[in-house]
Amino acid sequence: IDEDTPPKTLSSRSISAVAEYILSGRAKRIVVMTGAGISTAAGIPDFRSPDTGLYANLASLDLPEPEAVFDLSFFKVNPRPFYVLARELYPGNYHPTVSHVFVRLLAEKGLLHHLFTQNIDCLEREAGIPANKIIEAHGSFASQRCIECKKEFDGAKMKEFVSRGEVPRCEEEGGCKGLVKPDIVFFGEQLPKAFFDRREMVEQADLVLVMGTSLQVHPFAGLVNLAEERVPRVLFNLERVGSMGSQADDVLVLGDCDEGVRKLADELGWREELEEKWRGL
Ligand code: CNA
Repeated sequence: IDEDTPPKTLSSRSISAVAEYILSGRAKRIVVMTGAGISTAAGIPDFRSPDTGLYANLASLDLPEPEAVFDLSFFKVNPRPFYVLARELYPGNYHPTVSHVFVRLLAEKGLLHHLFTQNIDCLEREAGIPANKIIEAHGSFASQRCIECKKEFDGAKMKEFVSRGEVPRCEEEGGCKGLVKPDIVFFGEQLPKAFFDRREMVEQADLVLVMGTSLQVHPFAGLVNLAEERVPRVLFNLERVGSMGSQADDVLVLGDCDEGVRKLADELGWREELEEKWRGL
């Protein structure tokens, strides 16, 4: 659609109209979808940004293609590149961003219906977003298991292995010795059942906020299309992605997502609260 098509739900396609919609009490079930772009300000590179993205920087790992680092059959033959990356991304090294804290604020105000994240860095939990409101669609570093016998592997030990840059192996009695992998969803692996169970929460949403994702990875990317057509969808991203912008109530906030979120917080009168919570973490 062209930019001039009048919106059906919002008074205009702008951040201030989104704030007005929230403050009017009509947005009670806000669904947030996030990707690597909300963590770049924390110092964690995304995948696909040219030059700074991880895929652009994996050359030294000698991979057939960058995606191989998250490919199970490649991992079975050569788990090292994944563990080089794991060392870099491992939770504990980074601090949640303003965007993470904004989602927590939505939860505290009783407005967050659900958060669907593709990130594996656990910064949502660290920001204080309630665990029962989060779907980590691609898993996380929070737990790990043997890829052969599926036995869970101790978290403290895992941390030691990762920090030494070593590959952990199963210590099951009787000597399984299978490779241990964090519960991160690799290419070709099934997403957690909860992801599919809770997709209906997007259908129930009265506002969808999409932040820092290229919307290139399916089935996650398809979530944005589950919202009803009259439901406003707001994109906070460096670039326009997926179907965002194609509906009459879509609002594009292009640029750094923390900056966009701060603008929305300004319009909502929540800015001070947001900064205070962020500083207090
Ligand atoms: P992606 O494909 O790398 O896309 C990131 C998107 O964010 C791009 O469209 C960028 O333009 C945009 N972006 C980057 N920085 C900013 C910023 N400061 N403000 C606004 N937008 C920004 O990443 P996706 O998440 O879409 O891809 C899915 C993969 C990436 C998932 O499977 C993740 O597990 C995986 N990943 C996760 C992390 C993490 O956990 N932090 C890091 C890198 C990759």
